[in-house]
Amino acid sequence: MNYKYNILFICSLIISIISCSPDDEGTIVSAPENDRTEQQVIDKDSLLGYLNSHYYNSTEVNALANPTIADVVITELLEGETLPSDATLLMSAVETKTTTYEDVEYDYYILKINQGTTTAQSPRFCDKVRVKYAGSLLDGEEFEVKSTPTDFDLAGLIPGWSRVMPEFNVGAFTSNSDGTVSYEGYGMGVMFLPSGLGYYALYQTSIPSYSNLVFKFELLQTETTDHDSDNIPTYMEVIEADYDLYGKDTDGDLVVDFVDADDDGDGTATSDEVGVEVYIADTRVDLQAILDALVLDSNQLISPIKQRSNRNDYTANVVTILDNNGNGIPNYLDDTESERIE
Ligand SMILES: [Ca+2]
Ligand SMILES: [Ca+2]
Ligand SMILES: [Ca+2]
Ligand SMILES: [Ca+2]
Repeated sequence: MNYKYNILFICSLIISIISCSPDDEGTIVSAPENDRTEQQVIDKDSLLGYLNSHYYNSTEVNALANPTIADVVITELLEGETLPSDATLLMSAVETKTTTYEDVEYDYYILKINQGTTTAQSPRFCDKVRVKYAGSLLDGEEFEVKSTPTDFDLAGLIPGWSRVMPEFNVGAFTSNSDGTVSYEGYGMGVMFLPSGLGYYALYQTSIPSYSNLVFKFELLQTETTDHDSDNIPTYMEVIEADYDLYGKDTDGDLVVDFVDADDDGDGTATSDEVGVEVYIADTRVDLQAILDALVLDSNQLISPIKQRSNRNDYTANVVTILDNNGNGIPNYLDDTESERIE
């Protein structure tokens, strides 16, 4: 049983093909679906009650350069108790965010402890992340802790994660000679999610249906995804502003663009309708240096670096988005004859 799929993943139709292992079957059951608008009101009330009655060890945490998930301690403020002077009430510390999911407006809350120092590197909602995290229910019961770096595809996670992770940046990392990696300056925080941005009606071992969720996390690394390996990154094949993976189906064949190898349905694979220059180097660092030195045109992008398992070296593509007939629609989305190379 792979926990990372079991606990964090919600499998929708397309994602289940990509990222869910078959042994998930039978481990997740669903309660009858409550009305989302009504459940949202109940969840918001519980979350606000929680944030107004719990505090964290702010003085201690703020003194740390690289606070970890274990350093942040959330404690209930009991009736009649005074807030300790070295603590901050969660409600005074969190940012309130609003999003629409399944046509319902949800509030969720983020305690930003560290923004993350590498400002140019923030995951998009459909990217991969490497994180450490601890998940718990509002009663403090911890249902999952990952204190070693764990990889996830945000496209397959509960909606709360794909909204919160882009709010943070990664930091810097150093590969040590013993094979370990050190991280510093990473994004670090706690998210407080209504059940509607969590598992909602699903029931799992230790997570009852309609549970509001608290996740502490460290955002260590991120990587751009290309789910259908067509050289167009997933973020360009979805509606990013709406967190909508399924909003683009250029050729209307019911296979959405990010998993469609021929986006415009003209019989030529998308990967053959863009320019591709392959770069290879022995190490990731060497390849990154080569890529960093390139001067790209506005219609060019670099695909994520991949390790070639059969050769033990590293590769990345420089992808050029072509528009042969100059009509403003790139070849891979243009099914007219005139875009073809003569
Ligand atoms: Ca793609
Ligand atoms: Ca399609
Ligand atoms: Ca595609
Ligand atoms: Ca095509």
